[in-house]
Amino acid sequence: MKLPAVKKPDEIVEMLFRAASKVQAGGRDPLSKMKARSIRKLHAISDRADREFSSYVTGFPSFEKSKFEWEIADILVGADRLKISIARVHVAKNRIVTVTNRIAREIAKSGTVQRIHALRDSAYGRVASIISEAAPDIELLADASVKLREVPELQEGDSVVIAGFPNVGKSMLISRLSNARTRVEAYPFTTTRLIVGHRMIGWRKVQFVDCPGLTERALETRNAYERKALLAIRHLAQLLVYVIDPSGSCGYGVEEQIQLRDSIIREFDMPRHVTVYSKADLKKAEGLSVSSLTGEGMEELLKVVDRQLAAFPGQTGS
Ligand SMILES: Nc1nc2c(ncn2[C@@H]2O[C@H](COP(=O)(O)OP(=O)(O)OP(=O)(O)O)[C@@H](O)[C@H]2O)c(=O)[nH]1
Ligand SMILES: [Mg+2]
Repeated sequence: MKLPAVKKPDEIVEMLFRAASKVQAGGRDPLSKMKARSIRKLHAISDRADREFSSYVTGFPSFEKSKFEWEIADILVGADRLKISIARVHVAKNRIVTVTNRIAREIAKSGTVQRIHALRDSAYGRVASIISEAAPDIELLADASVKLREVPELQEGDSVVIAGFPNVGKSMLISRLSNARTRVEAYPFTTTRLIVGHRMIGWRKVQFVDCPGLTERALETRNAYERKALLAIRHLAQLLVYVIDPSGSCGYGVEEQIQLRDSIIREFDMPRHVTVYSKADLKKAEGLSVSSLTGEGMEELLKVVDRQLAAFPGQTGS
């Protein structure tokens, strides 16, 4: 997900005052020169604050449009808190613009250098205090923009979600099937976020999504990793490729893997799914059996994926 780089509140104050310090202006006499310069300084602060905060407010995705983005934001940072902070930063920006404009108008009417100085200082003080009041919200946006960066850019169209128990070989499979680069390790819970890879199957550009592993309690416990996987299945999968490791090397039995598959299919009303048995080089199972190590069964799997996607053209997740 592309997101704005959110500065620290102190850096923002510094940046605004720096913008003000660069302003120059002429005038007929010292008083009008001072007035013109002070007004321009306040406008510089207002413009810079407007630009900076607007980029934060508009830089986050419009979560109303995509249930997937809303829910993943909810897992990673808390969607309601994020929405409130975006709104508060928007309000802070408006307050800065209003206050600087009002004080600039007062400066325009003032008759002494001292009065202009006092007004200008009060404007600076107000701006600094508005930003300091909004600091927790600005910091929340900064944190969210870092955390949400793990969310992959997704394309519309043919999406295949690869899910299954931990350690069954999902990541090695997606690396075989697509250009995705993802960590493969001999222990469970290696993958902690959604990973996307692409591949052409004939004329079809297919997006594969690798998920964190799911366990038999996935539908109840809902830890963050499992929630991400379930979210991908719910919102992104035109086709679910459910990986079962029949070799036992993942540490889970085949029965429990099948049980979870069946509950996911029931829970998510997933008519389009393919069960793939992994690690065929260790143990060959009945059904679609593949090895990411040797490449065995990959052509067959791609054919099945293509057939399944072709049978349901134009379907997209919500
Ligand atoms: N022999 C053999 N080992 C495999 C195969 N595919 C995966 N493995 C091994 O199984 C282990 C787990 O592989 P991963 O691809 O990381 O499994 P995962 O399902 O993504 O695991 P999590 O991300 O933890 O859920 C690694 O040690 C892999 O080398 C295969 O086809 N044959
Ligand atoms: Mg993995």
